[in-house]
Amino acid sequence: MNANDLKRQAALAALAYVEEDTILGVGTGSTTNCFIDLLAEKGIRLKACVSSSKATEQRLRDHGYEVIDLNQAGTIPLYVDGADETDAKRQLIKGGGAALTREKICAAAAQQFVCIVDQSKLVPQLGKFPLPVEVIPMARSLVARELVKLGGDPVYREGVTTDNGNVILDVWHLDITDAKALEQKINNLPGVVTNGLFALRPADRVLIARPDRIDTL
Ligand code: ABF
Repeated sequence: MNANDLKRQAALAALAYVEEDTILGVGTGSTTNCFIDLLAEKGIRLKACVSSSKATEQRLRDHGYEVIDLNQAGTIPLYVDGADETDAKRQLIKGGGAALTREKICAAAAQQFVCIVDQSKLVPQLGKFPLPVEVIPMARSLVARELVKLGGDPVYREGVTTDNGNVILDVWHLDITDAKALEQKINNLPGVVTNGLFALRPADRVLIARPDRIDTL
């Protein structure tokens, strides 16, 4: 089973959480793309979707799903999304696809957040994957200097503008022993829109695809 097969297996497992004719929050990335395609393949009817990115919105519409603004939707019963890393406590690093801010908003609005990953994403401690931080463009250098003070090595993700018109710093070598405290600390830096730690609001379930089974955290 290759990585793509595992992503599809994780996506397939998430279908069990979807109730027809409700509003579904949908994340971003290749695992979530498998999930979107499976929704359509299985003919699952939805009232509407709320999307975490323009790319996902397009894919959902291409499959014939209605996409509405979160302001129209209110609380979302279920949000399904991937991650770049998860630990055993369901704390995540997200944002490799640059959609972290809208993803965090969707997770905050969701009654249940189900995260779908292949086994490579489960780590003993978060932080091998560089932590994405979305930053207002004029604050890029200021925020980078502050991130160095926190022990990180920020790298400007060149050529990337988020759906919100901002830039991304990918921060290497952070010590993420206390993910909640670090999430708060980085979010408090002026110029930071949000960071890719999902610890204050972790996933409610993480579905991990392995070649022979799905593990649920
Ligand atoms: C999004 O997609 C993320 O926040 C994360 O960056 C990424 C995971 O991508 P993939 O499913 O392609 O590995 O959910």
